[in-house]
Amino acid sequence: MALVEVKVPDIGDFDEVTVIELMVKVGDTIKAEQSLITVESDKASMEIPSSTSGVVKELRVNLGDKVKQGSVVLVLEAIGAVAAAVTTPAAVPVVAAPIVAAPPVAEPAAAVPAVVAPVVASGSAPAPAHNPGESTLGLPHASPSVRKFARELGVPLEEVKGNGPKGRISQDDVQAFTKAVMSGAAQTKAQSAKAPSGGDGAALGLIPWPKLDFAKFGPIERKEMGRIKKISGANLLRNAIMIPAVTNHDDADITELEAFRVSTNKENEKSGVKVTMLAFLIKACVAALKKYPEFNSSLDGDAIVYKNYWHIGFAADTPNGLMVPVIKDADKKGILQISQEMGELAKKAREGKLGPAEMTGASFTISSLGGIGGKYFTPIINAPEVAILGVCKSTHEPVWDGKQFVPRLMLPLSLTWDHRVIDGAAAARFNAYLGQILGDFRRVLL
Ligand code: CAO
Repeated sequence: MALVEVKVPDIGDFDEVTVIELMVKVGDTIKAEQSLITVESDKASMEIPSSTSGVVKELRVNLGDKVKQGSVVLVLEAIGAVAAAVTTPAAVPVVAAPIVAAPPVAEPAAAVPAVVAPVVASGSAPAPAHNPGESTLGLPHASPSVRKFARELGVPLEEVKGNGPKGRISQDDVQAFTKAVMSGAAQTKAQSAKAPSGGDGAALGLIPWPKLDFAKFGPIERKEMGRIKKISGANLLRNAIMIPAVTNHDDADITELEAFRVSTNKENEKSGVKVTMLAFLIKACVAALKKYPEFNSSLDGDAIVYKNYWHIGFAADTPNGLMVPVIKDADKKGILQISQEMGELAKKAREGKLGPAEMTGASFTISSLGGIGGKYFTPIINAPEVAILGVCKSTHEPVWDGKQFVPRLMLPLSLTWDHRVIDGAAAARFNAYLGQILGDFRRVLL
């Protein structure tokens, strides 16, 4: 096999140009005419194509190198017959005179995902490579192959942040942008224009968010929000704004249930599985959801989609923010299994190890602050679900039994529901039924 040196061809008026992009690497099989590197002068950038097909054996240039006509770009092991004198095709101009220093690129604005709920894939996400708010004057700085690639994917190149020299956009930048949009971590300008998700309220016709220099009033420390907080915040904002939500508060008498839970845990001490109140709540909610199916539904345009599965999400407080793991098919599982799964999922959530499948598909969510405290609160619905149950700390309270006040362990329940799907009477019935089950679990069998 012949080894061929591919050289920089006649590059016109330029004496020396800088290598700003390497488009191939050692081991790549390339075709004749395929672009190998991009070079740039102070007036234009151009791609240097290959003179022949072959396998790259050696790269002779690095990013930032100065090259001129005749400089060897790389050595190829030629495939097929190679003419003794190889003619290098002319360089392909990219953009005439685009070379202005790129504006400093700000950190991406808090991305507003199009995905549902605080459902956050674990692991590190691609760095959002774009900032929809940033305007780029003139043509984006990218090679023809990158432009073609972006065109094929329908990516608005002017919104992609270039990470190359002087803000040049590479294929990797386009891919990172696409991944960020697909994962919901970023939005295109077109998407932002459609959704009333702007953090400043402008899309809703509201007055601007107050901007204050807090340092004027005392010492401050500024910390960027983590990815999970950004994603869940955007979802919560959308859900709070778009759902006509109402919250009903009620109390359930869990005196006997708590006594049963405590005794069960004593009996099962050696099993390593601790039965939690939340596991009973999940089971009780499944029974209530079966009796009142509209609480286990979603809105789809003018239709209501009733789900014949009962996957229950539960809010977990983690060092990175709120996460919602899901107990799948809670109707088919016993209290012990639910308790065990919940423990494992909550641990994974805190360690940031939950997979996307473990955080999706919930048909109803419970948010329990019972281990912490409080009386009632108004949880925000985890769209596209239509209801969420908030639970606070149970306390002993005097309850009138018809003859006298007796101390009973009362559990505060707060049910938030979507008034487009559910009526107030149904919500009151749901809470009352839930309270009855928690008061006497035998009712589940009726
Ligand atoms: N009333 C009184 N005590 C309760 C209770 C309740 N409703 N719920 C739990 N407790 C008790 C438990 O019995 C436990 O006590 P012991 O250690 O003595 O047995 C203690 O509180 C701690 O419970 P826990 O919170 O660790 O366990 P859990 O099963 O109740 O909850 C989980 C698990 C993952 C839901 C919880 O750890 C958590 O993250 N809660 C926060 C959820 C949240 O942030 N919601 C808000 C969302 S909106 O921002």
